[in-house]
Amino acid sequence: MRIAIMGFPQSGKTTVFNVLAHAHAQTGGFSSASGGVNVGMVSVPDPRLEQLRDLFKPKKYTPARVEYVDFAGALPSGKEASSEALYPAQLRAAELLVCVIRAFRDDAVPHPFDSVDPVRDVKRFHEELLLRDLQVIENRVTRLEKNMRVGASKDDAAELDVLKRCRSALEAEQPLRELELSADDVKRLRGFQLLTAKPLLTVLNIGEVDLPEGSAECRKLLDAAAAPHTATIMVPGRTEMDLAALEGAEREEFMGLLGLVESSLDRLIRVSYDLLGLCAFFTVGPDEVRAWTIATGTRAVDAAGEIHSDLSRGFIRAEVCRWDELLEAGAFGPLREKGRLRLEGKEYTVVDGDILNIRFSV
Ligand SMILES: Nc1nc2c(ncn2[C@@H]2O[C@H](COP(=O)(O)OP(=O)(O)OP(=O)(O)O)[C@@H](O)[C@H]2O)c(=O)[nH]1
Ligand SMILES: [Mg+2]
Repeated sequence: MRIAIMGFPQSGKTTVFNVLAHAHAQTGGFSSASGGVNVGMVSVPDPRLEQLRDLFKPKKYTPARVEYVDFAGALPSGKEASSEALYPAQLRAAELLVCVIRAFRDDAVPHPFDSVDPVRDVKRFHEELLLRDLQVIENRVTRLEKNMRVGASKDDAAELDVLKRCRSALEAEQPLRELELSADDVKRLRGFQLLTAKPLLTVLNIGEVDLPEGSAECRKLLDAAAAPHTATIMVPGRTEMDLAALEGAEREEFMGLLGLVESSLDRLIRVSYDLLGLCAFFTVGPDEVRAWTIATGTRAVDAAGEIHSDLSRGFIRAEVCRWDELLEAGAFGPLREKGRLRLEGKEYTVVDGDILNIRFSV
């Protein structure tokens, strides 16, 4: 899974990326000038899995992982020669967009619009995404219309139809993620990897002085009803960076002073999961305790295929239990005696937090 971190210049994207990825990429000084991109793999923090690790003490511990890509600041339209450079393939291939909006005040850090105004920036960023999709669609519509003058295929006509519907939506400032499209239309659009069709997580990068509940402007953005497939959270980027350098009691004391109950980066990762409609099941044993990422609603036989194609091909049954019941029982034996270890077939819908043991034969 790939998540793109984007936003206007100097909003704190790389700062957030560094905390997420435990990286030390250079911050400040307009990385957009160099077009730099940072890539990092991030383990998904999951207290359930950590407790299972403590129970099994396995040789190997494998949490779920997510790829974050940190892009250089996107300049607003009209302030740049070409938007193509800021619409790179890597960005288009991302499954989720994380938009970092500057909400911290610091005279030492310049702002592309010369003032800190998160409400304005959120609006402008939405407009940027709409514009970029509109460009892509316009180009394709023009080409298709040319083709159709020569001779229309049925496919071209269907594609043109859905593209025009998208165009009308975008012109009315409606992002494509809000459109209700048939599965065929979704397929027709997939190749364009349109930005407003992706789920969007807005991250308000707040300053330490605004902790814990954020400024009035941030509250306004947080309280606004969430549009479909979007979410807004606050992250104190610089503060999280300082926190990352601390451990144990010291870290907890600092968090207490600031009124923080959990790391906002953990929340960022969790909300990302929710927006993507993902959940996790676990496999456990003395060799490995591991989390597997699946789409919500995945069948047991497909979940088995995530582990290995043989497990899906030769699937017989899945032994299933709940992570917390296993933890409480301490081992599979007592759980089986209590009848809490179920045998499920191929069609069983895996639930977030299930522990699976696949019986198969090939
Ligand atoms: N005071 C304060 N400064 C911050 C905060 N977050 C980031 N900064 C500073 O803002 C500057 C820009 O941060 P970056 O993380 O490099 O921003 P960016 O969005 O990656 O910038 P570009 O990649 O150039 O667009 C750096 O000097 C950071 O130290 C914050 O929460 N508070
Ligand atoms: Mg940066």
